[in-house]
Amino acid sequence: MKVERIEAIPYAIPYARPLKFASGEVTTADHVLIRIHTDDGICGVADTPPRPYTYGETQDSIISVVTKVFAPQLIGLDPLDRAKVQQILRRTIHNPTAKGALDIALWDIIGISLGTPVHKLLGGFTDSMRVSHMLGFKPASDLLDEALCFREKYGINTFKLKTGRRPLSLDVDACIVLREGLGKDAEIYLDANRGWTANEAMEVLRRTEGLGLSMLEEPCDAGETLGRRRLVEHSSIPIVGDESVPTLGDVSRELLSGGSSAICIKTARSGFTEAQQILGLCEGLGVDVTMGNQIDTQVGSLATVTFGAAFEASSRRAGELSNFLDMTDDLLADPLEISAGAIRVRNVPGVGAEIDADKLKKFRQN
Ligand code: MUC
Ligand code: MG
Repeated sequence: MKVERIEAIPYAIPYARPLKFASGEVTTADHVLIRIHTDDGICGVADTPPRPYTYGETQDSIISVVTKVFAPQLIGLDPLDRAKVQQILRRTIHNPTAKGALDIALWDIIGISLGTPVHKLLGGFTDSMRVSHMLGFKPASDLLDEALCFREKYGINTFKLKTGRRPLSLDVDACIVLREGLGKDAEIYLDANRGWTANEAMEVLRRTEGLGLSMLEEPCDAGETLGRRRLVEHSSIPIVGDESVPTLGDVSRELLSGGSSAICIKTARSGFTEAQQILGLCEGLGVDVTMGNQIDTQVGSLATVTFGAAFEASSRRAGELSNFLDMTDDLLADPLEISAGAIRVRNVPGVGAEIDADKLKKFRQN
């Protein structure tokens, strides 16, 4: 089996409810669908979300690097030769979501060719993941209304609150309102997307003590090395590295320098191969992981649940799997369902992301 052709298809689907956070805002899913075709007629699929404010990638840059840099090197390769593929991808720096999608599409091909679901090939630990819902910037009462609605409708009881605003009281008050409104059993954690300084984050931790928050993600820029180390040393909850740790090397650096005490894994930027290496590193070091969301479509969220459910350590915590609910539509032919607070993997060969041809025709941009 050999890679014959690689497509990078730009498309745009508007959001019904845009998501706003400290580093940016998403109003349209202007993503790139990756399709890899083999000489024996198999097609592997994955999604790339460009996040210029996080990784510097744009829709155009993803198409360009996939078609001009990676495709010429991957065409002719056997998708099963995963180490060769990794060597090719890593030879070019950055471009994490372009690489992540190529890796996932190749795993999809491997699963289809073996007639096996990819979650089983990876590890097969369980068949579903609990869902965590991400709450963007909004007035505190609207945040509580949204969280209560998601609990009522989908059974979700884990919420990640986007923070990093100034004055700090905006976020501190939101935490108080959410805890009072959701009760003590709801899990609430924060993600500041580098919106604060380390000292501001320290103050937020002080002012929210006693609210039972479970984690604080990317409080300040990881480049504030000593500040991050001080936070990790003084915090009673894990300080999670997210955009500071797209690669295995970044994870080692952040953990060893003391800048993070837990790691967010995102399949959108690490694919399945590097995500598995990151997971192994974290398990070996006794560091918790969360399965994060790159503001993914259903195609991307299915990849996350496929990986997350495959291992005990990645399925322990609720995964961020619900952002697609804010989009007006999606490309997945058979929509994902959140029921009793969880999403199930697909027990079909591959990842199971069958694309609706009419929807792709409607939303594609070329
Ligand atoms: C997250 O966890 O940070 C927001 C920006 C981005 O790149 O990912 C999201 C979610
Ligand atoms: Mg984050």
